Amino acid sequence: MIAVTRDVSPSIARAELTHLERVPIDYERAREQHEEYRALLAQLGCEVIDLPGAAAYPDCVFIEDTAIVLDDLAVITRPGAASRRGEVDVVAEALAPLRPPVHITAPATLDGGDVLVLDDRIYVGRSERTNEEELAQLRQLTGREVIPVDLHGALHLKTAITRVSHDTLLVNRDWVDVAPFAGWTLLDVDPAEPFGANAVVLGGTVIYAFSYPRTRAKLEARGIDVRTVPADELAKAEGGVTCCSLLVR
Ligand code: CIR
Repeated sequence: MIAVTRDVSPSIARAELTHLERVPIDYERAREQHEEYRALLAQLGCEVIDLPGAAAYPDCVFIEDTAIVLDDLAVITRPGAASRRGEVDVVAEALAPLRPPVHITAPATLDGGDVLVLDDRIYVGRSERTNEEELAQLRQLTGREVIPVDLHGALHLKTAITRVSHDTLLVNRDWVDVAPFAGWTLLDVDPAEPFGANAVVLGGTVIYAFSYPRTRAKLEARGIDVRTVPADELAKAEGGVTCCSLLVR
């Protein structure tokens, strides 16, 4: 597995915020947390390709939003926030040797954080970042079934629901309509940890933020192997663990 990551921008303090109040972000601490995350990806067997951060793009560490990597191609997105559109160029370049690229084009907008790929289906959150034009484009570009999912109050689909094993999704039902996920086992986050539904599954292991111990205990009670990383500094910029990598099988 290859994991593509991108360094924290020195301007991360100016990151886009939608549901969070702005608080100061410690750049060095954010970098340390990102380094620990990359180290864990490497420990779990990934070859990590780290792209340089850019002062012009405060949110560039959240590389997940710039592309959707499938087995046969990479969809390069057109991020919903205008300040993030230019992030895609270096990512498209880095992915080009790994997957043939296809591009979401105007007027469609799509953030990778809104896309949850479950086997052959692509679930897409209807968020403020992702618009209706994008659904038809994604169908046409990928040839996959594309299923829209209603969100309420979450920045992205994967803020509210992610996969944690072959049959289980971790979810905050306050933020997402779970009807489209019939057939999956749903594990609810602890009510005290609304941001706890974001996890990266890598082989048989889940990469998870250190800040959600109650939900972590629920995952472990299901026999899921969980490895935690500190991610609270990056969380101040409204990003979680999935946002910080693109996984290429
Ligand atoms: C943004 O608002 O775009 C960033 N501050 C956070 C992006 C987080 N990405 C994600 O959930 N996939």
